[in-house]
Amino acid sequence: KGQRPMCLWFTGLSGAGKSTIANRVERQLAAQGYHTYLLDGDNLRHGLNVDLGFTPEARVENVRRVAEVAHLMVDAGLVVLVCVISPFASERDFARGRFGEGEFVEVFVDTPLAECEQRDPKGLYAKARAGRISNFTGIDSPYERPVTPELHLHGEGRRAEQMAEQVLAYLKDRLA
Ligand code: GGZ
Repeated sequence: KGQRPMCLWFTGLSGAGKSTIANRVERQLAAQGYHTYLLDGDNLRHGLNVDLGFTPEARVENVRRVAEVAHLMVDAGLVVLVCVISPFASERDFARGRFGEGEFVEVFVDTPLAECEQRDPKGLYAKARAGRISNFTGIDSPYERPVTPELHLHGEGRRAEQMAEQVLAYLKDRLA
């Protein structure tokens, strides 16, 4: 199947729903015959980025590596879905700059901190509040909100399926 390789870059807080949405989008695309790959920050931190923590410097390097790997995969012809908090606008811009026009789709999964904290699927927010994890995004480490993402998903009170549909609708005419 002729497909337009591209990078879908999901950014947002921990617990915002990035991975859940991206997984659903990937499953749908794969079912339609697209060749896809999902790069998840949390998983990459067990391998490629095992040497990196969560200081601002480590995040810059983390996001740089993920952007470079995504770029290689797009070069190989894949539709790549990336899920990393990527809290700094400058690193998201760096990632964007590795790709050609229309090849990079920034998807802002905009779920308010209060809701992420209430979901707290891994208990990390509780640990951060208790001071057992430092440099936690949204608590004692910043998240710079995207200003002009290609897609702005409002996560408050919305289901992942619905937001995945929004992404697929956006891609419909762009993926050939
Ligand atoms: C943020 C942290 C932290 C700190 C561990 N701050 O929701 P998760 O658990 O599964 O995904 C988060 C993941 C964030 O890694 P990224 O590579 O996406 O971050 S960044 O783009 O900022 O480099 C979270 C877990 O790691 N986690 N400690 N202090 N998230």
